[in-house]
Amino acid sequence: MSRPLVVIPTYNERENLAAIVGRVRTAVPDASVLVVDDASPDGTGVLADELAAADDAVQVLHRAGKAGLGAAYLAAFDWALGHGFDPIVQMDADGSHLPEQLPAMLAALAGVDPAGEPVDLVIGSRWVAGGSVENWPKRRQLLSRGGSAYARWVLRLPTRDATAGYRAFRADGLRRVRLDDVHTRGYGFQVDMLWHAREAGLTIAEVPVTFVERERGRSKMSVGIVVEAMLHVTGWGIASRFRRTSRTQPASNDGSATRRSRA
Ligand SMILES: Nc1nc2c(ncn2[C@@H]2O[C@H](COP(=O)(O)OP(=O)(O)O)[C@@H](O)[C@H]2O)c(=O)[nH]1
Ligand SMILES: [Mg+2]
Repeated sequence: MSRPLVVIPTYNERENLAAIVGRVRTAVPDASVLVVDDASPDGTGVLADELAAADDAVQVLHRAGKAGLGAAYLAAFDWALGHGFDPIVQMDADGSHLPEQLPAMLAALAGVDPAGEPVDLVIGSRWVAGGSVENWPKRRQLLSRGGSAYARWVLRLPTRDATAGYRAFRADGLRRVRLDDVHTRGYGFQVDMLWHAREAGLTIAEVPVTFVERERGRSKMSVGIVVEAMLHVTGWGIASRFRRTSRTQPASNDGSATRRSRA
């Protein structure tokens, strides 16, 4: 793990981009930055090119149009693995994820979990001891906590914060995830990725972070996006239980394998 890359997806983040890139470069000087811009109408992509021209450690992936956060990340992961970066970090452009907390996440990623397993994925978590949110209306906090709890329960996810967008992967771990099976392009992408990371057997750790709601620009979240994510989670939960049952049944005709898989 010697070539960290911080991936920052952008859609209309012109007011936020320069500050966040600068803060990343200061907080983790050996980290490169990849801005993934979906042809933002506000000119974020042009600004990203200017930042890249001024700093060799900054690069830009331009995409043809708004295709969702998930699509941007999947393209970025492909690029990052192909270019030999390790670890690979995901961070929002709007200042919600503090670059100053990245060293703690990278330290956790270099360590082992309580069972002595090397950590493959670190989640910057709002909902563990020491984590918090600032300037979030109660309604949005409830939505996030509720969404996390629901996804945890339905998909049996191992983390308190299942929707967090601040994450760091070891390249090795990310390579093991079946990215071709991750189909969610919108908000549910974070849950979809976490689920596939767990399915791939990645060791996952949570590090408390302070999530600060954006001051500038607009969130791309909407009620429709949340409802879509909830429906997806429910569908995956049902599908995975069905798959697990049918996968284990032929192994034994007394049903013991099925019971084991549910234990
Ligand atoms: N490239 C790209 N980035 C996106 C897209 N949608 C959102 N983003 C970025 O993803 C990050 C999180 O989005 P945001 O609107 O802040 O969501 P919220 O934090 O859940 O309210 C920000 O950096 C956005 O600019 C998209 O379709 N394409
Ligand atoms: Mg945001």
